[in-house]
Amino acid sequence: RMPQGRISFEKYNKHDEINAYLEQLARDHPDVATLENIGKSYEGRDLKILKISTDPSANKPVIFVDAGIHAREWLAPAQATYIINQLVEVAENRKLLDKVDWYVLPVVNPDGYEYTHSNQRLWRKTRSVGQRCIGTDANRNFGFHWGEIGASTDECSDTYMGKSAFSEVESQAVRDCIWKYKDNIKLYLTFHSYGRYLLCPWGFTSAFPDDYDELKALGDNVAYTIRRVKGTIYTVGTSTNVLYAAAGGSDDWAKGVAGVQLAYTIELPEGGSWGFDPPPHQIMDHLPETWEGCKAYNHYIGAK
Ligand code: ING
Ligand code: ZN
Repeated sequence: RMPQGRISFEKYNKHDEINAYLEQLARDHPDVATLENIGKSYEGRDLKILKISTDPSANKPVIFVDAGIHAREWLAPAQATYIINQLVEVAENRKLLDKVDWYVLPVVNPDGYEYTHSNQRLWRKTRSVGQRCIGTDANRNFGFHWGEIGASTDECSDTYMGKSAFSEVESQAVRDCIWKYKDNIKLYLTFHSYGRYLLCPWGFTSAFPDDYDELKALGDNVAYTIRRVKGTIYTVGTSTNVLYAAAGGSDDWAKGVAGVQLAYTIELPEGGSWGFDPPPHQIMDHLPETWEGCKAYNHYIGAK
């Protein structure tokens, strides 16, 4: 097993355990790890992003990672936490930071994430209280072609787009943080599950972005890197063309509005009874191969 520091990857950690781990890393490794509070969730949980940089004054290209926009997709926060663990606590990986900084927000939707631990395992949305039902799909709530396709106007639907674009404090926090650092962010990765896809914009249309060739080639390179580890096969393409059309996703907004050229939604592998729930002893079957893919992304951004 890989070195794990003070976090376990043999279980799914609660939101407060993940935040405590980030606090500890910022305390123990101030030379590379800085914590920034980017807001609070609807129910008041702290949204903390870990900034990983060996030289913050150098203005290196940034890889921005988030996970856990959807509550039930438990492998995603685990993957983001594992990326942090590898970058901060594994000495051989420090060289990855020579030319690149990483900013990682492991749980975008902690209210939903906690609700899936305590009440309803398959909850997807935020926990904001509406007129008739609870929750908005935060990945239908971003303000770019908002609500045009693949999103519901029904408050009670699992893909409810929200009462307005960025109605949710969680999508606002991601928006504001990406906006603040947009000049440096060269790659946006948002982790979901499941299905083994590397999805790029657009999700709102079947048309391809004008730089699709680069997005596809980089995605193919990452998919190949992952496949070499133990044979896991990812499908690469635009959300609309290889999965389904859905407007209001964070990757479309990052590229279409914030101008982050390279943006991917990564659908991690399936597991367990519902696909979202690989048993705890299988978590480590998945995290290291995706980390190899992250190293391929790191190499590309560092060489660009
Ligand atoms: N999948 C993504 C979703 O939000 C997606 C797929 C992302 C579609 C971006 C379109 C745009 O539905 C999961 N598992 O949530
Ligand atoms: Zn998702």
